[in-house]
Amino acid sequence: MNVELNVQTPPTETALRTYGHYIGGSERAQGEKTVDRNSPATGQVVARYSSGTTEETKEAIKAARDAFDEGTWPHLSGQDRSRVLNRLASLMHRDFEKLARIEAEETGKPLRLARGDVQGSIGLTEYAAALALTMHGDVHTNLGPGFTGLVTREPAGVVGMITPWNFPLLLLMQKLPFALAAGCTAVAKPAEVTSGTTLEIAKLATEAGVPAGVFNVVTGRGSVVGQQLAESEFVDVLSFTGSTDVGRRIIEASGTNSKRLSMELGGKAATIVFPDANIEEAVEGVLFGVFFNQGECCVSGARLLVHEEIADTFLAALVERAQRLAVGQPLDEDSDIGALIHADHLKTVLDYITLAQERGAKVITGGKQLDTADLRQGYFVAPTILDQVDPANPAFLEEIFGPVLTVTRFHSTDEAISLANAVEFGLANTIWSKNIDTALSVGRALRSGTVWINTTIDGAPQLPGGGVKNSGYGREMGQAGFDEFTEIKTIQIRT
Ligand code: TAP
Repeated sequence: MNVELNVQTPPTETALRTYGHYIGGSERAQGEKTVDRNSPATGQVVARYSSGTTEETKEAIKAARDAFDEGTWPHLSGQDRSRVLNRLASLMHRDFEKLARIEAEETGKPLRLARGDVQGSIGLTEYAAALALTMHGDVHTNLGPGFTGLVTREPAGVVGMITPWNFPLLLLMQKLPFALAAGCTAVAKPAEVTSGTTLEIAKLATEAGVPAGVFNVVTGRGSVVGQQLAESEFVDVLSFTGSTDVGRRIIEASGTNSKRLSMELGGKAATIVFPDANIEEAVEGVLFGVFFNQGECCVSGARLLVHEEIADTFLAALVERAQRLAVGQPLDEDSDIGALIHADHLKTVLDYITLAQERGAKVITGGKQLDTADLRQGYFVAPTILDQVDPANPAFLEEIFGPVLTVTRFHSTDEAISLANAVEFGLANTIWSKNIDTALSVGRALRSGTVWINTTIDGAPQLPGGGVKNSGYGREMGQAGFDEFTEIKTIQIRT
């Protein structure tokens, strides 16, 4: 198959996109019940989706089940699956700007960031294509005379994928290509308001040669579609990314059957800045860590822990830089920070800022919704820094998921570690220090699935990510992420 690699230029005007579910290799007509997505930046309706029913979800699960139990995909050679995944990556290259544009319009994030999400998703697909080639088992020949043991890796079955609204494409692609590489089939349920890129990927997967029924998408409400995926006895693995609260509901709903769960839940990362850090780099790192994607990021470095000795000068530099960030329309190439996802979330973020102040915090920059003529129709919040946040403040303990940085000073390394670990979450933390002893010993003591040293919100397809404590369990990406979609079978032979 030839893949057209010319990058396509999307229309400059926003047009309403309408979609049906994607089941059994084709798009369904839109049902009677639909969901409109209003741009969080302008209020304009940008997409209309079907609101899926339990019956439609069951149909999609059946399509995936049939494709797994009776279809060719799980039995193809790794090389054949790898070729299909590489074609999918090429098609994503071809539709690069279209995918980025949909993502920016639906989430409210700057187009520049959305392009990064598409680039990252292509990288994940290419890496998963390589894993399809290397999937293998072990042979044991030291079991005693006449005995041989084979430990094989097989596709785990039908995978349910439930994703949130902050990185709709990237978080899907932390799951889908890995599951497909392993030989699994899947049903995805994207967040209700940001389903566009997931449906576009379903079409591209078919174009790339993924057989009918191997990848299905049902859009609509979590409490209907997601709940059915969690309850269904025909789903073997449920891979969930979202809040800790919904994660708990899914664990409960899955309780009646023994499906494997991979839970990527909430976070409240700390960024620890030691006096021996490269201060200029640390300022940029802290800013990026907290304001990237409007702070709507599970690994957002939302808590700054800064050594008392450098705190005042560090904060002065931070505030000066934060005030130069451009909050603006997602499609404006100069925007650094876009709109929050919806009105309810805007209220949650603003309420946290108010509550934090009532509990003693001081706003040193930002702290309010932006009300200029060009931003008034959307949910834009100024980059906010709260100083003097003590560890009992809800802003320190709870996930705000917005452009809000809390600042807490520390006096000793032990105090920094204890403050960083003093939350229920354990997804990621960041350390800025030029002293390798400090950086490594603190890194070892932090209770989180990822620790970044002198870099932040970084990563590569080879590196697994995931949480400890109430940030969940299971890993995505890397070999460990791939293994989540495989089952081990032991075959013992006596000859
Ligand atoms: P949630 O409200 O938890 O929603 C996540 C997904 O679950 C959505 O598709 C949602 O559908 C669905 N859902 C809701 N109720 C459900 C139910 N009863 N059964 C099954 N599915 C259900 O999260 P969100 O607000 O979209 O995203 C923000 C959260 O995600 C934050 O806590 C953030 O930390 C977390 N997150 C974690 C990670 C990682 S890697 N750990 C990455 C990104 C985000 P609807 O469309 O109906 O809401």
